[in-house]
Amino acid sequence: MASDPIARSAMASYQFPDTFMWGAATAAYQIEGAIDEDGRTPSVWDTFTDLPGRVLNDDTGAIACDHYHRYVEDVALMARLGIKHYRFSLAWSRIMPDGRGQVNEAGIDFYRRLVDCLRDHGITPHATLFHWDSPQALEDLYGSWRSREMAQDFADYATAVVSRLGDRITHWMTINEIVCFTHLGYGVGKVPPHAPGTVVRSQKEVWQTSHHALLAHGLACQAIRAASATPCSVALVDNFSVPVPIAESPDHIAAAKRAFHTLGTNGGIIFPALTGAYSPLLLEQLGADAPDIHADDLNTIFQPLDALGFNVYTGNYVRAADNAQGFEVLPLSASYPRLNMPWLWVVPTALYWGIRHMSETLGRGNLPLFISENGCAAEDILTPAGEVIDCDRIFYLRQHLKAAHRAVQEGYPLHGYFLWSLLDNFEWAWGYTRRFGLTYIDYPTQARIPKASFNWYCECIRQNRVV
Ligand code: GCO
Repeated sequence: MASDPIARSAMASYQFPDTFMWGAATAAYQIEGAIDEDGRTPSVWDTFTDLPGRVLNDDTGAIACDHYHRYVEDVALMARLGIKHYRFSLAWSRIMPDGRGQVNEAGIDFYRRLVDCLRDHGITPHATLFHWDSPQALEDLYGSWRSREMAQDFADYATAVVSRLGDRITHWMTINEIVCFTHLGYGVGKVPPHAPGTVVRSQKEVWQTSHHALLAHGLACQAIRAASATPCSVALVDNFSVPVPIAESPDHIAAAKRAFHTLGTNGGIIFPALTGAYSPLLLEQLGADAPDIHADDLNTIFQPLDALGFNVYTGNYVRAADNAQGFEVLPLSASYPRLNMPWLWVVPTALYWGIRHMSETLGRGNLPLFISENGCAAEDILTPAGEVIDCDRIFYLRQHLKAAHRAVQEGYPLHGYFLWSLLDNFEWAWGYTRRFGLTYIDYPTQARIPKASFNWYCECIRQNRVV
């Protein structure tokens, strides 16, 4: 604790450094709509949403927030919010209708217009090259992520994008949340909730898809650096699972570090990406289900990065245990606070512990970090007066920003925060039934209605602290 009163009051008021980057995030399929305009071809999500019963209410991204046509209004909204950084993704099949080969310049033009508009408002674009919307053409050709070919095609797509937009975009993110379009997109013995929704035969085949995605990330890092005319920042975005010690005592902290290896898919995604090796503890657990790894793959995957984007929504409490693993993951009772998703337990310390694990468990303490997504779904109600008073979202966000502040205060390299999301949008298998936005979308009219949380976040940015 700081002993002098000024430092103490700076801590108590949760002031961030002047350089802290405040932002918001979105993704192409979730907001753009315009699925067959200007040469865009279907992605696996278009195909998936057309299958009855896969998405709640059979909702699709055909219109979504109509951002493709309303991006000027949406950028004005960002300016009003006060963010100086905006994270969005590019739709591969807008840019390469066949997934490979010919570039559709009309697709590039949309992103050029968007980025120019952002820059006119003093907002720095952070572009994610892939946020789950694989071109259907490559699914038809070779089963997309089931094939190693996908990695090279992704790198070629990265080259096509960066050679055209690298004069305007200098912050690149390769791939968003590998687990979600691989392990949730291909299932063994159960219907996968995410596109392409393919049931494969073995866990090994599932791990093979995430291995291919890691290769795609590695090759894309090289492609981006080679194609960029100016020095640029290259990041991976991951939602690794976060073991949070039930109490911050040495035994429970040690247990959380052990748990980090095998919780979720950590050992096979964030480990190879940031350390150049799958976690030995995971490999031991997988046995014959481990993916096939070619001789040079780990070198390709383990690229120098300028930053890591950390998407965090929840966490798992862990404690030390007298068992073979040395830890146990603790169950949460029905009365534990949760927002409007079955998995959205409110565990703000996960934001802090995720950052600390990067440093202490993975040994990557010098790698700059961004919270590339954090936010929550709430049961937002539009009042007759036309307001959405989402005190629950403000509560959630405030706790998470305090955890971010703690990380900064303790000297961890956290440089910025992108709130998920600017707008309510198409929430994958949940369709439009779940709202994560700071801005309410009235879908029938496409009206944008800033919620109470919008004004709250605006004030945090203005004062550069948690208010
Ligand atoms: C993600 C997802 C977002 C989701 C959000 C809420 O990257 O986690 O990409 O697309 O909408 O996480 O579930």
